[in-house]
This record gives sequence, C-alpha cells and structure tokens, in this order.
Amino acid sequence: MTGANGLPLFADVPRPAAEAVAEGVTLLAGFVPAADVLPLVARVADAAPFRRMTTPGGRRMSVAITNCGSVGWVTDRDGYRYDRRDPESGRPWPAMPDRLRALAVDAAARAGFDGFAPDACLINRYEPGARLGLHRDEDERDFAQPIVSFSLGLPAVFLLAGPKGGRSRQVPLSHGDAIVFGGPARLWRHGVKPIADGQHPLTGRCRINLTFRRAL
Ligand code: MD3
Ligand code: FE
Repeated sequence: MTGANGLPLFADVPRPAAEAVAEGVTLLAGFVPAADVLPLVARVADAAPFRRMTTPGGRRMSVAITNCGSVGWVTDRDGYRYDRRDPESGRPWPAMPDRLRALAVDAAARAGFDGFAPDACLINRYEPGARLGLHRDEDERDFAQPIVSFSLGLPAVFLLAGPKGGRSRQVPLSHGDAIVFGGPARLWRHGVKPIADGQHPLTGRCRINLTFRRAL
C-alpha cells in the first residue's frame, strides 16, 4: 500500500505475530520500539541509578536494578518487597513514563490480558556473566494480573521451569522482544542464564530488561 506520493504507508505494516510459548506465555517478537524506549530508560536511570542490591541471604545480585512507577521492587537483608521510595536516595521512584505504560498495556492486551494496570516497572541491567537464578515472582498482590517483559540489547536465554520440578525450558530472548506471563504461568519458576559477552549497537555491552507488574 502506498500513499498519494507513492511512498509506502508504514501504518499498515502488520504488527509482529504473537507466539504461544506455553500456556499463559506469549512471545511478541520485535514488539518493543527500542529507539523510543531506551532514552526513557536512560532518564529513569539518571534519577534512580542502576545498583546491585543485596538478597535476604546476604549475597549481592549480579544484575543491577532500578525502578519506575508508584512503587519499585527492592531487596535487602530484611527481604524482598515493593517500596514507594528508592532506598538509596530516600525519594519516590521516578514516575512510569506514559509511553512505557501504554506499550506494556498493549502487549498484555495482545496476549489476551485486557485491563492490565501496572504500577511498577522493574528495570534489570545485565552485564556479561550476570544471571538470574530460578525464582518465582510472588511479591505482588494480584496474580490474576500478568507480568510483561521487554528485552533490549544483548540476547539472553530465559529459563522457564513450569509448575512441577523437572527440566526447564529454554527460550531465547532477543533485542526488541516482549513476552507476557499470565494465567497458569504467572507463578512458574523462571530465570536467566549468564549473559554471553558481546556488544550491541544500542545498549553497548549489556542487556536491559523491563518487567511491568501490578504490585499493590
Ligand atoms: C515468568 N526477569 O525481574 S523477565 C524478574 O529477563 C525476572 O530480566 C527476567 O525474572 C529478565 O523477576 C525475566 C520475564 C518474566 C518475568 C516475570 C515472570 C518471566 C516470568 C513471572 C512468572 C513467570
Ligand atoms: Fe522474575
């Protein structure tokens, strides 16, 4: 389809297809407009810099995190929780940019979750070698709300352990992918394998992951 000037009308370019990875897990490959999202991440990180937090067990996470939204996920010797304030500065977390919220709500809707109302966006930064051990996201109040994840920069191998024990599935995640977890998958254990070294033209030597949640 072309416009009056003969140039292609990009408005009708089809959006990427949704792929069912498992029950309740939908991959939207290439969904994330990185050139729009990365400057918003940089602004959040100016106000609330990435930092490596301590787990309740006293280990330092290899992943550096920050947050935007009315609450942010934090961990320290006292446990995991959502907090209205950045513990480093004592100030409220930066607001969730409207554009980020709109993208997350759109991704959720494409995966069949209408009415997603995220109040927290946890932003993870992985340098080569950083990993996330198998865990459950269970610090939120309403497990009927999905979690929406955006991947940017270096690729990752996502691990999905499923409801019972046994072997986990490996799902490759690339720059620009969105993945939505809801329904039965919402409480599945998952993690990220150590990030391989590399250089990405937009992020440099790191992977950025945004997870949008309804925390409270
Ligand atoms: C599956 N982050 O921040 S995002 C996390 O790529 C986290 O940085 C990973 O796990 C990352 O907690 C994975 C995808 C994700 C997020 C939440 C889930 C997968 C999930 C909740 C339930 C099941
Ligand atoms: Fe998680």
